[in-house]
Amino acid sequence: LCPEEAFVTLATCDSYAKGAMVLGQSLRDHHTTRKLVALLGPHVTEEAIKSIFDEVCVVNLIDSEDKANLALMKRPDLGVTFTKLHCWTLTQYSKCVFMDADTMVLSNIDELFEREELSAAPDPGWPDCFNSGVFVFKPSVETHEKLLTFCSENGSFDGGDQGVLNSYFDTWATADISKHLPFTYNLSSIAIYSYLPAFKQYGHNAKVVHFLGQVKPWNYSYDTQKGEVKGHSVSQQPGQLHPDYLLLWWQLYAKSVAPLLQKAYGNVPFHSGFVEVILYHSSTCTDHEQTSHPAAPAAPEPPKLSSEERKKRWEAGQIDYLGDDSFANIERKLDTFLK
Ligand SMILES: [Mn+2]
Repeated sequence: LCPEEAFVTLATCDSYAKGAMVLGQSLRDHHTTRKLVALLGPHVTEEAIKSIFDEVCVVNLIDSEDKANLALMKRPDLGVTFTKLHCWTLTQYSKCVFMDADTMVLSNIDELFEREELSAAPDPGWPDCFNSGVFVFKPSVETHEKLLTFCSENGSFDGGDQGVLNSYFDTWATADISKHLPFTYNLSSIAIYSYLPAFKQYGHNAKVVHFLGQVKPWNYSYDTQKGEVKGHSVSQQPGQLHPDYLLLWWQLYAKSVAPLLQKAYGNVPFHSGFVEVILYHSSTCTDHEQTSHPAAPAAPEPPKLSSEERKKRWEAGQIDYLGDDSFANIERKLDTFLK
C-alpha cells in the first residue's frame, strides 16, 4: 500500500461532481491501493463525495490571498484552469495521477504510478499534444508557482488547461517516449469513430474511457427499470458517446452513486445535473474540451414544438438536451438577461 500516492480529480459544479463520484467508484471497484482526492469548486456540495473520496479539498481561488488569486485577477478567463493547476499543491503526496471527472476506469491502473511527470496520452485531435484529461504529475509548490506565472504571462492557446500544460511541458512530444501513455489510458469517443477499425482491433484493451466533448453522460437520463440510457441515438457518428461505455457509466451511477446522493440529500427524484449547469454560470462548469474539440454534429431536425409544449416536456423531465434545450441555446438565452 502506498498512501503517499493519489488519484486526483476536479469538480467545479454539481454535475461534474456526479462524474467525479462515478470515476472514484470505478477506481474503488477495481481495487486501487492509492488514495482518492477530489478538488471541488466553491459551490459544489461535498456531502456525498466524502463517502467515496479519502480527501476533499474546496478550492476557492477568489478568497485565497496567494499567487493563484493574483493570477486569477489578471486572467479571469482562465479560472477553471487555475483551479485545475491547484492539484500541484497537494504536496502531502509524492506522486499523483490526475483524471478528469468525465473519465471512468475499466480496470486497475495503479501501474501508472511507475511513470514520471509529465506522462499523458496523445490528444486524438492533435497527437503531438497530450490530452490533459489523464496525466501523471509530481506535486510541488515550486512547479505550481511556475505554472501560474507561465499561465498568467502566456495565457492558453486553447483557452484551457490543456493548452497551458502543453506549452509548459513542451518537450513531451519528442523527449522521452516513457512519458507517452498508451492511448488505452485515455480513450475518447472521438477517436473511436474517427478510426473504427483500430477501435475494433485494440478497443478491448481500453483501461480508461474519457467522455470527451460537449455532451456528457450526466446530460442523458437513465431508465432504471429497463436499464436503458434515454435520449441516446444508436447511430455511430463523431461526437457521440459510445453506447456501451455510456451504459456502463449509468449502471455504475445507478448502483453506487445514486444511493449515496439519496442518503445525503433525501428522496428527491434524480435529475441529470443539467439544471445545476444553469445555476452555476457556464464558465465555471466546463473543461478544456469545449474549445479544443468540435461539438457533436446536429441531429436531424425534429418537428418544432410550441414553447408551451416544450415547457410541459421540460417539467415532465423530457428535456431535449441535444436540440432546443441544448446548453448552447440556454446559454444564449442567459446571455440576453446578463447584457
Ligand atoms: Mn474531460
